[in-house]
Amino acid sequence: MRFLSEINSPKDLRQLRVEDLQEVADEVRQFILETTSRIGGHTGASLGAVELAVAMHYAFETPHDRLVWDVGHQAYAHKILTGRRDQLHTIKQYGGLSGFLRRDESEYDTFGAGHASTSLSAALGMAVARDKIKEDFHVCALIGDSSLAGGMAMEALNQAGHLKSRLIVLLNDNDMSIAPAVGALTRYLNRIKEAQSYHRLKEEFGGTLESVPGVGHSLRNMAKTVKDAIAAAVLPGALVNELGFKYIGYVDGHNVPMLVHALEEAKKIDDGPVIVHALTTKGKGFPNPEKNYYAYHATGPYDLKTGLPHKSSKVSPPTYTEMFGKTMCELMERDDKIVALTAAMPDGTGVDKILEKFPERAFDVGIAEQHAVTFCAGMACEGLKPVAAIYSTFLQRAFDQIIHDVCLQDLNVTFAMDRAGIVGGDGPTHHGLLDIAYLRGYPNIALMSPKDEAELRDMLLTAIEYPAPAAIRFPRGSGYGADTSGEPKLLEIGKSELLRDAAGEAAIIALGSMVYPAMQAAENLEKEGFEATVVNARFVKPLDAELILALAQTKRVIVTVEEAYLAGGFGSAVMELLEENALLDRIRVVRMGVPDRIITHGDPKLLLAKYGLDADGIYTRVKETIEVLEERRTRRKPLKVLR
Ligand SMILES: Cc1ncc(C[n+]2csc(CCOP(=O)(O)OP(=O)(O)O)c2C)c(N)n1
Repeated sequence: MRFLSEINSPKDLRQLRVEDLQEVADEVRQFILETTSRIGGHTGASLGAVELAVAMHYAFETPHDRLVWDVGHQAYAHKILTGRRDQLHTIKQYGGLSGFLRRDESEYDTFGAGHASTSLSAALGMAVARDKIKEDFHVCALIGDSSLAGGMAMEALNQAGHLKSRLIVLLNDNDMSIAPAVGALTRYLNRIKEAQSYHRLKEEFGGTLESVPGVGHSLRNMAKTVKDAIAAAVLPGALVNELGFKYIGYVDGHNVPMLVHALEEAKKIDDGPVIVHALTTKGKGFPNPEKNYYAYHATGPYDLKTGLPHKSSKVSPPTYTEMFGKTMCELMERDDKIVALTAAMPDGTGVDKILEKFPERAFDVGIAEQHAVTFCAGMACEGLKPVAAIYSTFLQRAFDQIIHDVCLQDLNVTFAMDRAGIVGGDGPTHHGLLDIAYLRGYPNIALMSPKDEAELRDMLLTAIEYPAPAAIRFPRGSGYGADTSGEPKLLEIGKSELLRDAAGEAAIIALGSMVYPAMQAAENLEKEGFEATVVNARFVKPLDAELILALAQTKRVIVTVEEAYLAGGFGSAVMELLEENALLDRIRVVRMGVPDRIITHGDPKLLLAKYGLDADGIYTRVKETIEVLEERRTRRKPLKVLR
């Protein structure tokens, strides 16, 4: 590495000549490839943004000038250039670098990210604050073409054009989301690409680009291919004229001198916002770049020569996601009223299989969770049975739409919330720990969680047939290898499953992913002479009040276990039920779940164990609780403080 080993901050980068920057980018790309081939990561997204990162840190005086990255999954080059090169191999691991941006990780991370479409709003806020407090710095937001189509970004564009604040938006246009980009905005950007180039660049830069090394030649080439298109130009289009933005582009997003020059020009525009439109290739430099889109947006470890993933010798049962997609296809075969929807995550949710099989009845709406929910509400008004497959964390975006548009109107929409619980390497922005709390508060939604992949099938059918809103939360990863050969069955709404009826004093009521660990804990407790009843809760709402109240009258301890935040969670619902029935003075309730703190990234097993959410943790907690009660009863030992 001729340059990179000497670059410990963007200041070092800015000492170099423009002519050397392409080589820096090559070294950064190689570094990303070598690192992610070993540990995985958001490989393709980051490879596509290497030159953008180099150019931005060169053209701007970071961290004085503010760079705001959207999502942050594509920012590995930014991390490398801002003093985190030697820690890149720890990314997404417990105690290591975050996979996204965090203000507490680096002063160069001006705004935390993880969810999409936030950068323009945050950057506009910074720009307005700068002007109000009379400071002087540039604000540049980097946003992908799919994130630009997200509702928030559109709202920010609207305000930015209105305020006429000095703001630079660098559009990383690779025509891709995680899957191929969708929507009318994509069509619009493509039209710009066809119609726009030499003519406009010349106008903007007065021909000065011709003198920039490596730039003039490509401009001349561009002119040949787009000349005719310019004649039929649709531009200046909506972004430029109607929304009050200036436009520079398009620019080859892998040509660093050209990018630097475009950004320098953008810096000169002081009477309003400007978009620099850069064209990039997702996964640029990835070995084996055949159009296997999903394979390289984010990857596991892979072979550096072939780009192929390292095969694991372990054969795992199907994932919940796969089972969701498969079951949906079966159900849709039988009932043509069922429609499916994803918000830019077809492969992550299993909707890719449905899109293949039922292209007319499945939708990818792009990064538009709010719209997705109300779109489903509309379809439900007309008698369709929409199933919105949205990760628990991303559905947070649509809280009001769930309440106002679906629940209040009692519409038959099913929410399939994948990645509910602790998700692992993606960390705090992606853990699905809040859905119980945000869904439980509204009267008429049925909220359930399966103990395994077979029960997911039953719940899917049950939710779709339930003539009102319903939500199913299920975890990331493999199921338990449960028998899924039978037809899905309708479950009785609000009825739990008594899995182990024991004579002892304790009952464990476990939800979803915690049911198998609770059963294991009960078996281990039995070996020690402690008998524990185990209930698969199935429903958070409506609760199985009959069974819970019966247990409260016959047991001395109820332990609730859930993979979610305790505040507002399943255990809280059980407590509320007992309080309403004036039973709290006769039963000790222990709520196990995720405490009131931000949960970092890392191996999910490790994180779950940390909070006692595994068989060992449940075993220990139940045993301790029974022992303490026993001590109190006999008063043979001094009181221990209960946790
Ligand atoms: C609100 C929200 N929905 C979905 C996602 C998942 N997601 C992460 S990156 C991504 C694609 C972003 O595409 P684009 O903005 O074009 O950037 P690219 O990855 O192509 O560089 C998606 C859908 C997210 N992070 N946030």
